[in-house]
Amino acid sequence: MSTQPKIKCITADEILDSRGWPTVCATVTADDGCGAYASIPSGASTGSHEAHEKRDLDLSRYMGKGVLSAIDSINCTIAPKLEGCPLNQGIIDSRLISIDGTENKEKLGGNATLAVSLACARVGALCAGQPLFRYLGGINSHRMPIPMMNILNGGAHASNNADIQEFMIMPVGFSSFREALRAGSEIYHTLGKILKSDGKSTAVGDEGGFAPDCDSEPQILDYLVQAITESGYDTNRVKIALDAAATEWYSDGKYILPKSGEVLSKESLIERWEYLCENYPIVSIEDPLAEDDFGAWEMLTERLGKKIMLVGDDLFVTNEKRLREGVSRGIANSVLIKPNQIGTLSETMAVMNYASDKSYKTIVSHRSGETEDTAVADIAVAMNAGFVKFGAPCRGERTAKYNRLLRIENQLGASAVYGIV
Ligand code: 2PG
Ligand code: MG
Repeated sequence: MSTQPKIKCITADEILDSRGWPTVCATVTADDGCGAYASIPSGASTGSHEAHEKRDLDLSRYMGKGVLSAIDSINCTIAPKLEGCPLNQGIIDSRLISIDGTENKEKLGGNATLAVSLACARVGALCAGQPLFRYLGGINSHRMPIPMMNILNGGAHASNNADIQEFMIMPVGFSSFREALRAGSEIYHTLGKILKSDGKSTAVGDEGGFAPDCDSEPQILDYLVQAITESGYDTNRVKIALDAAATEWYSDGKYILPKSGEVLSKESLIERWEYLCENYPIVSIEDPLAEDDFGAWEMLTERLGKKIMLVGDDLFVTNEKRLREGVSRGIANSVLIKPNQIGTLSETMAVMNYASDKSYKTIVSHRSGETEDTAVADIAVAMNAGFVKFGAPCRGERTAKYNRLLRIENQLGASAVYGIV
């Protein structure tokens, strides 16, 4: 006879994220005594098609950013309807979707639904006596992702003058995640030394990368290449990736770079990406164009789609419908995966499966406002995602996720495979 544990109790708390703003933490206990919690990150450069992030808008608390209304969604609406439900992720997530009943988790808030969804997965894993990645992925989960480490921050994540939001290094030429992370950390520290000796600031942005004022994008890219080589590596083993977050730049058919004030047509922006890719070891650009600028995405994919990863973040918002549309138009070739853009774990896993079916690469990602929660690391390994993007190898909310991957790699032992083969 089956003895699948059931949800006994769900509660929620308002806690703080890494930027010091409120966010949601849900705690779930099962009738067999297991209990776990999950907390939810928050973006700064958010796509307009993301799941609704419920905030109170009560200006007398946290400048309107309180999440007591999302906590209420959990305590008053979700808990009474899920308590007693078997700890089966598919059933739990489809109940969350139907209790909400809207396209974009408008009613409950994606921050409320995802907190419950992830906490239930954790309790399910505990009850099953398995690590989360194994519980979610089964026996085939063994691939350790390549980290995309944002070592120089700009855009909405820093108050420097860089328009591009993220300058990342990708240690691709290594035989284990542990060695790749070590290279990333060494390069990060070398970059810090180089910036300091050049009289630049070594204060960090929201994702732990340095955030100095620089003369130009090529100057930043030269610093990255210098940091790679001065650390004893080369650009065959360590590549560069960018996240432009260009939705932030878009206005009325043009791209207005908010810090430099430059105004670019879509054609000239595409030419700029081509120029940078020809001159630097760039293998991936995320959101090089705005979320709904489909014609420009078609043009860019035509020109660069066979050479580098073109990653849709605001473009796809971890939403299978948006990704299906993208696939049918032949735009981009990779998808960023942020569970809080869609609001449940099952929908996140479904979009990853669809992406793999269509040969789109998947990158599991943190948000700029994070917590110490490490579920994204387990999701990446569970789904054999090729890549993760967890920020710099610096600041606890970022290193918690890289450190979780180190522990998973240890647990996998000889069955772990690093990177794309
Ligand atoms: C992004 C993310 C994470 P935010 O644009 O990819 O790096 O930023 O969480 O601010 O949307
Ligand atoms: Mg992005």
